[in-house]
Amino acid sequence: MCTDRPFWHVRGEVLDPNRGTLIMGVVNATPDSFSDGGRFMDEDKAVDLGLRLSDQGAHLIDVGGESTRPGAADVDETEELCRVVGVVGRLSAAGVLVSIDTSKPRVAAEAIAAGAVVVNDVAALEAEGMAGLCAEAGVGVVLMHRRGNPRTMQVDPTYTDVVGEVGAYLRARIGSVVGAGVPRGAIAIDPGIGFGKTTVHNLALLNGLPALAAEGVPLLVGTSRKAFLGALTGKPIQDRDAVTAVSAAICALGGASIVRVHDVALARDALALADAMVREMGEGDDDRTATA
Ligand code: PMM
Repeated sequence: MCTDRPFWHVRGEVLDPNRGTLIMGVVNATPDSFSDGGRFMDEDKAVDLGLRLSDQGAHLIDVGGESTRPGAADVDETEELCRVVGVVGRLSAAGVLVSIDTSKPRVAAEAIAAGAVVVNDVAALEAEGMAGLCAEAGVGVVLMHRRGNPRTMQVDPTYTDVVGEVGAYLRARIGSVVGAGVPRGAIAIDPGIGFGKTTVHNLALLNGLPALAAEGVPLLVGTSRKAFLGALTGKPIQDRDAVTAVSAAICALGGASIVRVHDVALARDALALADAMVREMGEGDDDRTATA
């Protein structure tokens, strides 16, 4: 169990997961995301949802305008900008810390100009110019592992050692992004649950979180409502928030610093227990050190 989680530096703010696992609430401004199914296309509704999740205890709100669910088509840059920039601006103006979920440098740049403090990139800042613009803006970044793209990623993904391979990729991306000028303290990594992984791969990654957390940068995990939870419970997407909350607690116990969830209130309850266990373990460690 991990009791000492690294700080995350995001555009002048220092987020401390040791005071409680950080919760990233999801606002999908897309007509075809994994789970929202277009209900939040309307900007006012997206902003209201972001404010509500923030009131429920989300530390960050992740705004995305491009669906990354298996089989999703690419979204045109202008369309993506149109979906997200207003939402990012209005949430930021209300004092909410906003992360922009995009792989496109122009969308990232305009979201940063509108106030975003984190760039959450399922392509781990691989696009030309993405790392440089994040370095210049001083934003936090999330480097996620994925295999292939949304159209191809679930076509027979294979690994010899999924935890080792995902860890090696993320380590290489940390090196490259630091080389482009992003401070190590601004970087979080994410194993990319469901992105080119079978249920067995996802379970191996959840069991392997302590190895990924040992990289020494904050570890973010996004299990929320994903297909493997449906496969395990037999539940449709709209009924997966309870098992998602359990998975958030499991992630925290495995050393995750940030969980990305749609139902913040439920995850917060689950994390109240997990975080108390993590704290108790830390105090136990101190006691043992003191008497050694
Ligand atoms: N999952 C989705 C979108 N963005 N970003 C990160 N860092 N990690 C994830 O696991 C992740 C992500 C897809 O889920 P959604 O369409 O339900 O938001």
